[in-house]
Amino acid sequence: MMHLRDRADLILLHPPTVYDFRKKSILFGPISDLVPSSPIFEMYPIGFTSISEYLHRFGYQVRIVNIALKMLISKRFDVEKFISKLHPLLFGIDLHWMPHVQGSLALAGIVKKIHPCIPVVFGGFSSTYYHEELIRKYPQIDFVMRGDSTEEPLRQLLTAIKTGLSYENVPNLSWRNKEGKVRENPLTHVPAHMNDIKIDYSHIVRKVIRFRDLSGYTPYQNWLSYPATAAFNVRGCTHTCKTCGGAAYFFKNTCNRKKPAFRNPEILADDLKEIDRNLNAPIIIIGDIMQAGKEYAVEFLKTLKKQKIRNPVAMEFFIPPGDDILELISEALPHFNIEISPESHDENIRRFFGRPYGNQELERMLKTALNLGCKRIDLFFMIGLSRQTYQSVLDTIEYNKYLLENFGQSKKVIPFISPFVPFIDPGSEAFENPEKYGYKIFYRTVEDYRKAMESYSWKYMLSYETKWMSRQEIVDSSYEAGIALNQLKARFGLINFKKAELTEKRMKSAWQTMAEIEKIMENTNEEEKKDHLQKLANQFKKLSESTICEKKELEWPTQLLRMNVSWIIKNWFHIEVWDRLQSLFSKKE
Ligand code: B12
Ligand code: SF4
Repeated sequence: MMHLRDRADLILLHPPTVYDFRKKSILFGPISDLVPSSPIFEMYPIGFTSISEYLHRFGYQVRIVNIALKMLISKRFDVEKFISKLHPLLFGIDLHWMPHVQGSLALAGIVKKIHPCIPVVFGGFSSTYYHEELIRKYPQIDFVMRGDSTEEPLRQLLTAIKTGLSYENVPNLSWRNKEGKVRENPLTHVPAHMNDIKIDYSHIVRKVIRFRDLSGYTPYQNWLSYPATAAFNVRGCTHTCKTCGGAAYFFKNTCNRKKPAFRNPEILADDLKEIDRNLNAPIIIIGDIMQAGKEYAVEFLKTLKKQKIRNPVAMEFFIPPGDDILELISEALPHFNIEISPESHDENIRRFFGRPYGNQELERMLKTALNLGCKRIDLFFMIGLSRQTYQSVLDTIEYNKYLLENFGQSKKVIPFISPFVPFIDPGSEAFENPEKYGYKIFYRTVEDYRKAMESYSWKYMLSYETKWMSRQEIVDSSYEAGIALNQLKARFGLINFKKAELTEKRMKSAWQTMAEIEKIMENTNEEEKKDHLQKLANQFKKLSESTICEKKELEWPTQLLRMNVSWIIKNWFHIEVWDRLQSLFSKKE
């Protein structure tokens, strides 16, 4: 008899970017420099947790398994053996971020090989964009659940599977009928607000206890030593940055969302309090609180003030907020950080990208926020923008020097620079109208992207070049700018000289290896080519993390994860008692 602990109706699996990364040699370069994940992108979509919590309310048991992380932390982790022990009603695999395409398809293939009768559903932004092609071309996929809010449609799909009802009426679903034809149900489930869904950390703790599986739920490799948490205020976006596949343009055309769905400001403040009460971890508020209007932001900050949050909180802003908002933030939060992405020092390039503000506004925000006690301001600059030349990238570094000279004394202003890697987001405005924005897009189909992820180096993964920079120039300017910014950071005391020296050495080594790969690629003898690349391969892993900027610099000062012990015991008790009661009743049946 299967133990209740093993029973799950839906098992959500998160794949690595490239399934056989443990065997393949790929110089991923900076693809994950600006996120906590490694190039395997082991972080699963946060939506997995809201799906799990929502379905739990309706009596469905959901399990999350971070396959990518399990593979990353143990060379011996046997995916096939692990999957063969799972027997849900439905397997779900995310193809949310396009870089997972190779891994998602390979993992689905394995699941289908082992369990040909258990259906597989794909979901996420990339799946939504490519739903038709995924169902038509890949027999390992039975369903694609489209849209940005799949909690309720998934409940309906599970009910249909369980009761044998037709799939015709499940909203947002793409599927293959008995004749093998692709059916596309209308994408009608597009909730107008986000108050009914929840990122509930206590729910996750209960699941970890129930399934005795900490690594399956861990979001990224060093989460226990650097446990960042998130609170979400929006699905959708009011802006359209040209290369973004999560912009208003994408939501309208691909997710049938005309307006963003917000979370009520009081509920959002409660979300933060809940995290603060139970986890001593930094919180990032995803989504600019100004998007819903100034009134929303003011109400949220006033409620937050009453909550007396002690954890460090980072807020991301699309446009520099006014001084009055900054004041409210400083009153509400003793420890606040700001993230903003000016993308370029050049105001014309920035505006053309979709961010309508000048350097004066940015600098005014830096001055006020620092005066108000902001603990840290991260500034993100990008390479690969429309109208941006090689020289312009270097000028951005000059502007960073100016910023550090003027605002760097406190060591709280931290600039980062990185190329858009590896892809221009499918469904973004630049992807749909590349000529208009001076882009050339190399890959269009799912298969193009799958193959691209197997390239030897990140240059060949890059899905684009611009009228102003070739792929090679994007690569070279990234390393040159990365080295220059690293030196600036050392000069202004943001990192120590020894660390900066090591980072520079690694960047130069990666740059040189890229040049060696280029030479090898010129060889027309495929066997020799493979052989030479294999010889270089040992260096690839060391050179694929923190290549343009040091990943550790992204971390806000924090301590090891500390959880509220009574909270854990309460959750453990809840599970144990509940499990035993359920076992008792199922035996009686
Ligand atoms: C927050 C965010 C992040 C967070 C991640 C938080 C997380 N763990 O999910 C951080 C900052 C770490 C991040 C990183 C990256 N991101 Co990001 N991110 C966003 C952002 C701003 C919001 C996402 C959001 O609100 N999600 C809402 C939550 C609640 O839902 P969800 O997780 O999307 O899940 C729902 C649905 O998508 C769907 N779903 C998702 N997966 C599955 C699976 C199944 C089986 C089913 C049925 C449904 C389903 O159902 C869920 C519940 O309704 C979007 C832009 C935007 N405006 O949306 C970009 C965005 C999603 N990110 C993007 C990219 C490219 C990345 C990176 C690859 C960038 C990089 N090179 O480093 C990395 C990948 C990191 C990794 N996996 O390790 C692109 C994706 C474009 C594409 N099609 O590939 C977007 C659209 C825009 C952008 N360029 O930033 N990101
Ligand atoms: S990059 Fe721009 S368009 Fe995309 S989610 Fe952020 S603000 Fe919205």
